[in-house]
Amino acid sequence: MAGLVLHNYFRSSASVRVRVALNLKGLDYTYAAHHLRHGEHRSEAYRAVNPHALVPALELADGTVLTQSLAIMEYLDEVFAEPPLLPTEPGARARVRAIAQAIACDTHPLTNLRVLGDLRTRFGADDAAVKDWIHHWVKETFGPLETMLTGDSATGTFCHGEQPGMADVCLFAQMFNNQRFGVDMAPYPTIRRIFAAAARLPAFDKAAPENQPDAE
Ligand SMILES: N[C@@H](CCC(=O)N[C@@H](CS)C(=O)NCC(=O)O)C(=O)O
Repeated sequence: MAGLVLHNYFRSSASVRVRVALNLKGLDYTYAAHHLRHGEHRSEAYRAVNPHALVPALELADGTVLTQSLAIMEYLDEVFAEPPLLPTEPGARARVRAIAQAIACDTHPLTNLRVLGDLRTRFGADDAAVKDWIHHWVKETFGPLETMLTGDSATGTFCHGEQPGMADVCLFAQMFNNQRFGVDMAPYPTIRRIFAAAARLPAFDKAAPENQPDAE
Protein backbone atom coordinates (compact mmCIF):
# COMPACT_ATOMS: atom_id res chain seq x y z
CA MET A 1 0.00 0.00 0.00
CA ALA A 2 1.55 3.32 -1.06
CA GLY A 3 1.53 6.46 1.04
CA LEU A 4 1.49 5.08 4.56
CA VAL A 5 2.80 7.45 7.23
CA LEU A 6 3.64 6.08 10.65
CA HIS A 7 3.64 8.68 13.43
CA ASN A 8 5.89 7.20 16.06
CA TYR A 9 8.95 7.44 18.27
CA PHE A 10 11.96 5.12 18.26
CA ARG A 11 11.65 4.10 21.93
CA SER A 12 7.86 3.75 22.05
CA SER A 13 6.98 0.08 22.46
CA ALA A 14 3.50 0.57 20.99
CA SER A 15 5.31 2.01 17.94
CA VAL A 16 7.66 -0.99 17.83
CA ARG A 17 4.57 -3.22 17.55
CA VAL A 18 3.26 -1.44 14.48
CA ARG A 19 6.71 -1.21 12.88
CA VAL A 20 7.13 -4.99 13.21
CA ALA A 21 3.65 -5.62 11.78
CA LEU A 22 4.35 -3.34 8.80
CA ASN A 23 7.70 -5.05 8.22
CA LEU A 24 6.19 -8.54 8.48
CA LYS A 25 3.59 -7.56 5.89
CA GLY A 26 6.30 -6.09 3.65
CA LEU A 27 4.76 -2.61 3.68
CA ASP A 28 6.82 0.55 3.14
CA TYR A 29 5.98 3.63 5.14
CA THR A 30 7.17 7.14 5.81
CA TYR A 31 8.63 7.51 9.28
CA ALA A 32 7.23 10.60 11.06
CA ALA A 33 9.06 11.02 14.36
CA HIS A 34 7.51 12.75 17.38
CA HIS A 35 9.90 13.20 20.27
CA LEU A 36 7.98 12.12 23.38
CA ARG A 37 10.50 13.46 25.89
CA HIS A 38 10.31 16.87 24.19
CA GLY A 39 6.51 16.71 24.32
CA GLU A 40 6.11 16.93 20.54
CA HIS A 41 3.17 14.49 20.68
CA ARG A 42 1.23 17.02 22.76
CA SER A 43 1.47 19.75 20.10
CA GLU A 44 -1.66 21.09 18.46
CA ALA A 45 -0.40 19.79 15.11
CA TYR A 46 -0.10 16.24 16.38
CA ARG A 47 -3.39 16.38 18.29
CA ALA A 48 -5.00 17.08 14.92
CA VAL A 49 -3.67 13.67 13.84
CA ASN A 50 -4.42 11.84 17.10
CA PRO A 51 -6.48 13.72 19.71
CA HIS A 52 -5.23 11.26 22.35
CA ALA A 53 -1.71 12.67 21.91
CA LEU A 54 -0.20 9.18 21.87
CA VAL A 55 1.92 7.35 19.33
CA PRO A 56 1.65 5.37 17.16
CA ALA A 57 -0.85 6.59 14.59
CA LEU A 58 -0.94 5.20 11.08
CA GLU A 59 -2.06 7.55 8.33
CA LEU A 60 -3.39 5.78 5.25
CA ALA A 61 -3.04 7.07 1.67
CA ASP A 62 -6.60 8.49 1.74
CA GLY A 63 -5.89 10.46 4.93
CA THR A 64 -7.65 8.07 7.31
CA VAL A 65 -5.81 7.90 10.62
CA LEU A 66 -5.71 4.65 12.57
CA THR A 67 -4.79 4.70 16.26
CA GLN A 68 -4.19 2.04 18.94
CA SER A 69 -1.43 -0.39 18.04
CA LEU A 70 -3.57 -3.52 18.55
CA ALA A 71 -6.33 -2.12 16.33
CA ILE A 72 -3.74 -1.12 13.71
CA MET A 73 -2.23 -4.61 13.75
CA GLU A 74 -5.67 -6.18 13.36
CA TYR A 75 -6.42 -3.79 10.48
CA LEU A 76 -3.17 -4.71 8.73
CA ASP A 77 -3.92 -8.39 9.25
CA GLU A 78 -7.39 -8.04 7.77
CA VAL A 79 -6.24 -6.07 4.72
CA PHE A 80 -2.96 -7.90 4.11
CA ALA A 81 -3.54 -11.56 4.88
CA GLU A 82 0.04 -12.83 4.54
CA PRO A 83 1.79 -13.63 6.73
CA PRO A 84 -1.00 -13.86 9.31
CA LEU A 85 -0.52 -12.23 12.72
CA LEU A 86 -3.27 -14.42 14.20
CA PRO A 87 -3.92 -18.15 13.79
CA THR A 88 -7.17 -19.28 12.17
CA GLU A 89 -8.72 -21.47 14.90
CA PRO A 90 -10.86 -19.36 17.32
CA GLY A 91 -9.35 -20.84 20.50
CA ALA A 92 -5.85 -20.22 19.18
CA ARG A 93 -6.78 -16.67 18.17
CA ALA A 94 -8.09 -16.03 21.68
CA ARG A 95 -4.85 -17.37 23.17
CA VAL A 96 -2.65 -15.16 21.00
CA ARG A 97 -4.83 -12.11 21.72
CA ALA A 98 -4.75 -12.89 25.45
CA ILE A 99 -0.94 -12.89 25.49
CA ALA A 100 -0.81 -9.72 23.41
CA GLN A 101 -3.34 -7.98 25.67
CA ALA A 102 -1.66 -9.08 28.90
CA ILE A 103 1.30 -7.03 27.72
CA ALA A 104 -0.38 -4.22 25.78
CA CYS A 105 -3.34 -3.66 28.13
CA ASP A 106 -2.23 -4.87 31.57
CA THR A 107 1.47 -3.98 31.63
CA HIS A 108 2.44 -1.24 29.20
CA PRO A 109 -0.15 1.43 30.20
CA LEU A 110 1.06 1.36 33.80
CA THR A 111 4.61 2.14 32.73
CA ASN A 112 3.76 4.73 30.10
CA LEU A 113 5.54 8.10 30.13
CA ARG A 114 2.49 10.10 31.22
CA VAL A 115 1.72 7.71 34.08
CA LEU A 116 5.30 7.82 35.34
CA GLY A 117 5.21 11.61 35.00
CA ASP A 118 2.05 11.76 37.10
CA LEU A 119 3.58 9.54 39.76
CA ARG A 120 6.38 12.11 40.08
CA THR A 121 4.45 15.37 39.83
CA ARG A 122 1.15 14.53 41.56
CA PHE A 123 2.21 11.82 43.96
CA GLY A 124 5.78 12.85 44.78
CA ALA A 125 7.45 9.63 43.63
CA ASP A 126 11.25 9.78 43.29
CA ASP A 127 13.41 7.76 40.89
CA ALA A 128 13.57 4.76 43.23
CA ALA A 129 9.80 4.70 43.73
CA VAL A 130 9.15 4.96 39.99
CA LYS A 131 11.59 2.12 39.31
CA ASP A 132 9.93 0.02 42.00
CA TRP A 133 6.51 0.74 40.45
CA ILE A 134 7.69 -0.37 36.99
CA HIS A 135 9.36 -3.53 38.27
CA HIS A 136 6.27 -4.42 40.29
CA TRP A 137 3.86 -4.13 37.37
CA VAL A 138 6.11 -5.93 34.89
CA LYS A 139 6.49 -8.77 37.38
CA GLU A 140 2.70 -8.95 37.86
CA THR A 141 2.28 -9.90 34.21
CA PHE A 142 5.56 -11.50 33.24
CA GLY A 143 5.46 -14.08 36.06
CA PRO A 144 2.08 -15.50 35.01
CA LEU A 145 2.97 -15.10 31.34
CA GLU A 146 6.10 -17.18 31.81
CA THR A 147 4.01 -19.87 33.56
CA MET A 148 1.39 -19.74 30.82
CA LEU A 149 3.94 -20.03 28.00
CA THR A 150 6.07 -22.71 29.65
CA GLY A 151 3.15 -24.94 30.62
CA ASP A 152 1.35 -25.01 27.27
CA SER A 153 2.27 -27.30 24.36
CA ALA A 154 0.89 -24.65 21.99
CA THR A 155 4.02 -22.63 22.71
CA GLY A 156 6.72 -23.33 20.17
CA THR A 157 9.67 -21.34 18.92
CA PHE A 158 7.27 -18.42 19.28
CA CYS A 159 4.39 -17.71 21.64
CA HIS A 160 2.07 -19.80 19.50
CA GLY A 161 3.74 -22.41 17.34
CA GLU A 162 6.49 -21.88 14.79
CA GLN A 163 5.37 -18.64 13.17
CA PRO A 164 5.66 -15.23 14.81
CA GLY A 165 2.39 -13.41 15.43
CA MET A 166 0.72 -10.64 17.39
CA ALA A 167 1.72 -12.07 20.78
CA ASP A 168 5.39 -12.16 19.80
CA VAL A 169 5.18 -8.62 18.48
CA CYS A 170 3.91 -7.35 21.86
CA LEU A 171 6.40 -9.46 23.82
CA PHE A 172 9.29 -8.27 21.64
CA ALA A 173 8.32 -4.60 22.02
CA GLN A 174 7.88 -4.73 25.81
CA MET A 175 11.30 -6.31 26.29
CA PHE A 176 13.02 -3.08 25.25
CA ASN A 177 11.16 -1.25 28.03
CA ASN A 178 12.08 -3.98 30.50
CA GLN A 179 15.74 -3.70 29.51
CA ARG A 180 15.69 0.10 29.69
CA PHE A 181 14.09 0.05 33.14
CA GLY A 182 16.57 -2.56 34.41
CA VAL A 183 14.00 -5.32 35.01
CA ASP A 184 15.71 -8.61 35.93
CA MET A 185 14.67 -11.04 33.20
CA ALA A 186 16.41 -14.08 34.72
CA PRO A 187 13.12 -15.55 36.08
CA TYR A 188 11.62 -15.63 32.57
CA PRO A 189 13.67 -18.09 30.43
CA THR A 190 10.85 -18.93 28.01
CA ILE A 191 10.08 -15.27 27.40
CA ARG A 192 13.79 -14.59 26.85
CA ARG A 193 14.01 -17.50 24.41
CA ILE A 194 11.03 -16.23 22.40
CA PHE A 195 12.44 -12.70 22.39
CA ALA A 196 15.77 -14.01 21.06
CA ALA A 197 14.01 -16.00 18.32
CA ALA A 198 12.03 -12.93 17.26
CA ALA A 199 15.08 -10.67 17.36
CA ARG A 200 16.79 -12.92 14.80
CA LEU A 201 14.09 -12.14 12.22
CA PRO A 202 14.77 -9.09 10.00
CA ALA A 203 11.18 -7.78 10.35
CA PHE A 204 11.64 -7.57 14.12
CA ASP A 205 15.25 -6.42 14.15
CA LYS A 206 14.48 -3.62 11.66
CA ALA A 207 11.75 -2.36 14.05
CA ALA A 208 13.97 -2.27 17.14
CA PRO A 209 14.42 1.14 18.79
CA GLU A 210 18.15 1.36 18.02
CA ASN A 211 17.53 0.88 14.29
CA GLN A 212 15.24 3.89 13.84
CA PRO A 213 16.19 7.22 12.24
CA ASP A 214 15.41 9.17 15.44
CA ALA A 215 17.34 6.79 17.74
CA GLU A 216 19.53 8.52 20.32
N1 LIG B 1 -2.87 1.75 23.82
C1 LIG B 1 -2.05 2.57 22.98
C2 LIG B 1 -0.91 3.13 23.80
C3 LIG B 1 -0.19 4.22 23.07
C4 LIG B 1 0.84 4.82 24.00
O1 LIG B 1 0.64 4.88 25.22
N2 LIG B 1 1.94 5.29 23.43
C5 LIG B 1 2.99 5.87 24.24
C6 LIG B 1 4.35 5.48 23.74
S1 LIG B 1 4.58 3.75 23.84
C7 LIG B 1 2.88 7.37 24.22
O2 LIG B 1 2.55 7.96 23.22
N3 LIG B 1 3.14 8.00 25.38
C8 LIG B 1 3.11 9.42 25.49
C9 LIG B 1 2.81 9.85 26.90
O3 LIG B 1 2.69 9.02 27.78
O4 LIG B 1 2.71 11.06 27.06
C10 LIG B 1 -1.53 1.77 21.79
O5 LIG B 1 -1.39 0.56 21.94
O6 LIG B 1 -1.28 2.34 20.72
